[in-house]
Amino acid sequence: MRRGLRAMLRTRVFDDRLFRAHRQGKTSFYMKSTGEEAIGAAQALVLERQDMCFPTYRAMSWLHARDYPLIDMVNQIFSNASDPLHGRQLPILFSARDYGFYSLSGNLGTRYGHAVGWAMASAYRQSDSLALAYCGEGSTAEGDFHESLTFAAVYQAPVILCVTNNQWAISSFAGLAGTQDTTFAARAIGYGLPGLRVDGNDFLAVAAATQWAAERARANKGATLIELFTYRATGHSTSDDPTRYRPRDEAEHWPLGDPIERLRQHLVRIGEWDAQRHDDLIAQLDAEVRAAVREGEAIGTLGRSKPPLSEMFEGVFAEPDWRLIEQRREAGA
Ligand SMILES: Cc1ncc(C[n+]2csc(CCOP(=O)(O)OP(=O)(O)O)c2C)c(N)n1
Repeated sequence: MRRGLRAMLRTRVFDDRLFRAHRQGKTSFYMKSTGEEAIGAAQALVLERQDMCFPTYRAMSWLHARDYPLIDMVNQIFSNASDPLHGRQLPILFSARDYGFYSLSGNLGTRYGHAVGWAMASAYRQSDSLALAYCGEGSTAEGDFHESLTFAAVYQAPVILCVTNNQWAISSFAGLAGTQDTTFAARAIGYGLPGLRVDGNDFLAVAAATQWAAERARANKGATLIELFTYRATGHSTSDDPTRYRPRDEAEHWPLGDPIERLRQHLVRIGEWDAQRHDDLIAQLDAEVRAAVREGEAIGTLGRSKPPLSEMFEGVFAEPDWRLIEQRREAGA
C-alpha cells in the first residue's frame, strides 16, 4: 500500500511539473491523470513483470509504480536528442517493453485488439503471462472495443479488459457513449464475459478486482471486463479548457473523493503512515522530479535539441521501402 501511495504521488507531482513545463513552452503537449492515479498504480503492482499492459495516455501511474526512469520520461516529453523513442511519438505516448508497457497510440481503441491478440499468443505458447488493456469510456463506442470483446470471449484469451470511466471524453459526458440507462460493465454480459464495476478511486478495490481477474485468466478461464468508475479531475489535455463544458467546481463535488487522500487516510488509520512521512515523501518526490527536469533541460527542451533527422528513416521497416530511400536522399539524412 505504501508503494501504491508513492506511485500515485509520483504521478501527481510529475504531472503538475510537466504541465507547467508545457505552459513555459518546453514541450508541445501534455496530459495529466489527476484523480485516476489509483488504477495504473494498483494494477502495475498486482500484475507480474512478464504480463503486458496495453495502455492509454491516462495510465501513467503504471510506469511510475514500476519506477520507470523519470529522466527518460522527461526527454521523451521534451522530444530532445536523448528521447528514448527518437522523436517518433507525441509527448507522453511512451513505449517501455521492459516495464510491461506496450507502445501507446493516439489512435483510440487500437490497443484493445492488440492486447487480445497478445493474450491469445500467450495462451498458444502455453505461457501464463496475461495482457491488460485500457480503454476510455468514450472510446468504447469504437468498433475495436466490440471486436476485441468478441475475440476475447471466443478464444478465452487471458486478458483483463479495463474501461476507465472517468465520465468525460473531452467535452462529451459518459452517457453519449451509450450508457445513459446501463453501465460499461454490463457490456460484458452480451459477450458471455464477467463484468465487474469497481470504484476506481479505491486503490484496494482496484487491486482486489485485478487480482481476481488475473487468477481467472491464469487458470485458463478467460477474459474479464472491469469498469473502473473514476473522475477526470483536470482538463483533457494541455489543449483543453473544461470550464467551457462542465461546472468549474464539479471536481469538488465528486463524491468518491481523491484516490491519494483515501489511501493516505487508510494507512494513517491502520498505523502505517503519518503526516510527517507524507510531507517528507512529497518533498522527496518533488526534488527527484525537479532534478530530472533540470537534467532534461540541460539536454534541451522543445525545438532546442532534437534526435538526428536520420532517426526518422530507421528502425521501422526491416527493408526500407523505395519511397523512404528517396525521401531520405532528398532530406540529406
Ligand atoms: C480513433 C480516434 N478517434 C478520435 C480521437 C480524438 N480523441 C482524442 S482523445 C478523445 C476522447 C477520448 O475519451 P475517452 O475514451 O473517454 O478517454 P479519456 O480521454 O477520458 O481518458 C478523442 C475523441 C482519437 N485520438 N482517435
